[in-house]
Amino acid sequence: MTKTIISCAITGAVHTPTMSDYLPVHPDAIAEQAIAAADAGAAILHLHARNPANGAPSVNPDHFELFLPWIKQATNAVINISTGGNPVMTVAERLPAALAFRPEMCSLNMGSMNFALHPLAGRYDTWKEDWEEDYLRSSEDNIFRNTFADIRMIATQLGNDEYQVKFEHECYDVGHLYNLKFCLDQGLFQTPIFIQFVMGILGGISAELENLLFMKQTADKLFDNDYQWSVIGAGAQQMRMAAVAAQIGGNVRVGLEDSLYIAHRQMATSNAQQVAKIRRILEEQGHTIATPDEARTILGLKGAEKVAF
Ligand code: KMH
Ligand code: ZN
Repeated sequence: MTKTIISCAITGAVHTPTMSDYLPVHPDAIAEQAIAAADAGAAILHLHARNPANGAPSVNPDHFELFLPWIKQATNAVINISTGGNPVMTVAERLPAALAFRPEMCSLNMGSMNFALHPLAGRYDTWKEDWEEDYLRSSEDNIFRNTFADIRMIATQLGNDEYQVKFEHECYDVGHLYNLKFCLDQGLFQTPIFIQFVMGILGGISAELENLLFMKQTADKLFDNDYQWSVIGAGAQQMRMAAVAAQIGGNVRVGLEDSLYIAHRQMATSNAQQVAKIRRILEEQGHTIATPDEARTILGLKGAEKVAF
């Protein structure tokens, strides 16, 4: 029987400090929550950095350096460094940390889109940090740029024989699956590929069961069942989408990057709490959770000894 891989996305670039006291933005908190999430059952830790001074999303390798070695030393989890950075950055700006640390995995966003966060700004009257409101509101007029040339650049710089980075292909809509198929046919990636169906971001497909089935059917057709997949249900749909995905052969991603909640209108107090909850649900459903080494085998990863941190 196949094992189910739990990924946990610890902090991301969508949520801001005002939205939750539990969102880790300081490097010590990112490390502590990441280690606890791994202990709770996450095989893969999807990581962004934050500026320690104000909690703003950061792509500065110096900010990753403050937590990466600590996490690696304390866990066997697969480290996945985001190349998404934040939606207002160019791809060239987003790459230095991945190039510097050569992790086993990196995210790779499979198309340009309106990655819209501005509705979140309307929920708050006061802010902890002065950058937050403008950061969210400006996304109304922003394009999260991931052109075919951008995708090729990331694939060739990180996916080559020297770096051997495997990608979490973030697909926010059905068209992104076709983009991935095109790139695969061009020889940019090696199988097995790992697709993350990202559902519920404004600008992408919504987190509904019919859409999940359509994404999966499309991927089955395009990739001939020769792929691994996982799902993100952004926001309130996180646990429901994960539970359903596992029932039809998928892996799951949770974490405060994707949802700040643990139940209806109840804030999650940590990433580990979300990992423990989905683990409980999956085990109740009869699934077995993959260890990090089992995830490495399933996804064909190079191994933790080959990273540069
Ligand atoms: N925040 C997620 C919706 C990335 O890091 O490359 C998408 C994401 C992007 O994880
Ligand atoms: Zn991310």
